Amino acid sequence: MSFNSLCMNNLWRSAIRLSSNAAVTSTRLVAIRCKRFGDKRGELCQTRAHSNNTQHVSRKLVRNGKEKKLVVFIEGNIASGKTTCLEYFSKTSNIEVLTEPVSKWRNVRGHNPLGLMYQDPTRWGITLQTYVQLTMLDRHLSTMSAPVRMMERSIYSAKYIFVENLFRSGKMPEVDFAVLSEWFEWITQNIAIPVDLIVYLQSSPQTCHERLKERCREEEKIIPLEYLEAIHQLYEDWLIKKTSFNVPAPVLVIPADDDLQKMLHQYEENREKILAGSNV
Ligand code: TTP
Ligand code: MG
Repeated sequence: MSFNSLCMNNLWRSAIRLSSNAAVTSTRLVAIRCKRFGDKRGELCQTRAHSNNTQHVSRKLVRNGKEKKLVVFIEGNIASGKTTCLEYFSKTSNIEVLTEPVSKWRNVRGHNPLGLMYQDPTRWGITLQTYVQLTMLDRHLSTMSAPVRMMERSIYSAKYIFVENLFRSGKMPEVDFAVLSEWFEWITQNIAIPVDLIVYLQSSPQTCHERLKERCREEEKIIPLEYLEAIHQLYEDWLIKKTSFNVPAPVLVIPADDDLQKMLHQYEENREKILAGSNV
């Protein structure tokens, strides 16, 4: 079999598994990389795939061309203010904001995997995290409708922070962790997940705990301070010390312990950097 047909075969198999919707499949198809053949050959595959459906423009091809788009992840502990930050920037034209699909995690066909996970993490951790991974991937691959996309969290933090925490704290069985890790590795090795900048809202676990109590999300009432401390430590190791996992983009740190007014001021002060995709 020639290289091109082998490559196209692999692309189609992957794409068909990802989506049963024909139009969406075409769009996503072009975002899938043939990593095993190296970048140059991957580009060739994408160009071929793209020519099958010209009304859809590949993110990767757009990113390489004149209309380069910018993708920013907003990261931080639970209740660090990610949604507030996104809502602030959503008022700017030319920025598209994707908040986290928490409502889906609280209601999938009448079930609440988020609530179940907090009640019994050992039993339901894998259920929630599998669904989080799917919904995050769906967000990453959705077609961009503005030159700048700001997105709450990412498939990376779901794995590097939450799955890792469940496993390290002994609440996720080794086999569940292994299966989730296999899925995660397959996804990140075979699918291009665009990101240009990570904004890390760096807050103390104590501040997050106070905010959690104030907002009173039913499922989160049982979250102890120690849980937020563990999440904080994993974030610090990943994005500040850079000692745990791959960091897929430069990191811009914004201190996030202040009250709302001061935080809005901080966001404004960092606007230019964020829109330039720069951490300096
Ligand atoms: P967060 O992603 O922290 O969202 P938030 O809206 O609470 O944060 P902010 O106030 O900064 O906007 O988490 C939402 C809930 O989902 C929270 O209870 C933690 C949980 N969660 C997991 O259990 N596993 C995951 O992989 C992720 C991403 C979240
Ligand atoms: Mg939020």
